[in-house]
Amino acid sequence: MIMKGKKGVILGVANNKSIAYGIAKACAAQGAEIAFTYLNDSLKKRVVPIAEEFGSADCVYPCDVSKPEEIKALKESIEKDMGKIDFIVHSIAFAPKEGLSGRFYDISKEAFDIAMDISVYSLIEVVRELKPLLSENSSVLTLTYYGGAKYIPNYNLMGVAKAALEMTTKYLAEDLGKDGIRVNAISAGPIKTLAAAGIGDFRFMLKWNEAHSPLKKNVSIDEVGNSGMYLLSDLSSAVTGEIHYVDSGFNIMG
Ligand code: 0WD
Repeated sequence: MIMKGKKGVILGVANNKSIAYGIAKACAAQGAEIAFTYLNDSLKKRVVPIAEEFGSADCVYPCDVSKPEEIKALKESIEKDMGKIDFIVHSIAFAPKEGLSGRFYDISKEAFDIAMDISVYSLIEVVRELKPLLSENSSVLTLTYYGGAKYIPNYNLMGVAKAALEMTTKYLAEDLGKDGIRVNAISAGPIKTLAAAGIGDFRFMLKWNEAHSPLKKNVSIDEVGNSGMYLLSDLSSAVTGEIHYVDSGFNIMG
């Protein structure tokens, strides 16, 4: 029970196909106590049963990260119900549909600002607001994709956001290292989730990754979950600022 005695909050479960669900499953299997958040009332219906599944019925909170007051309220709720926590999972991204296909140079400033706010700045804001609750030996994890390092067709605006998220991970890791807080990202291979459905020709990405990765297969949320659990646990106590690929090795190919 590697996570026994560890408490944390997972942001970004939309349903049981979400990567965040895979991470929750792996952490709960190793004894972690988990709080969940949901974006809005329609997702609440999905997230509440998931929280119940992991014995967290009393720790499910609303949190739309585009609303600073909801992040502040989350901190108050967690403090009241759980006290100190040891980990945060940020598994959130959003870009308006116009930014996920078509000509890159057509992207509007409005779409750009929304994508950067929800997919990048939210990591900084969530960590800053929850920092008073983080224990001396804690771990923060976010989710990125290879399209933030290299060109991937249609990933467009989200690619730019992921590049910013990966550097945010590194700058946060440096800044928070002195406080005993580690910050890492998993760069997951493509997985069919709600968020992925918004990306143009996603099925092609899945097929391409499967055919051209060393392991000749796509990754599952359980595989990302297990790697996530490692980065959230003390097994990775000397790992911070890392972009850890869980992609069947796709990123090493020329
Ligand atoms: O292929 C993939 N699916 C990959 C996803 C490959 C590599 C990385 N990722 C990343 C995504 O970019 C994201 O950062 O993993 C993270 C989780 O994505 P997911 O598990 O693929 O997708 P999903 O199950 O849809 O969860 C993302 C959730 C949202 O779902 P919807 O579908 O409703 O947009 O992020 C949440 C929401 O629950 N979210 C927000 N949460 C709080 N405040 C907000 C917001 N403003 N916007 C979206």
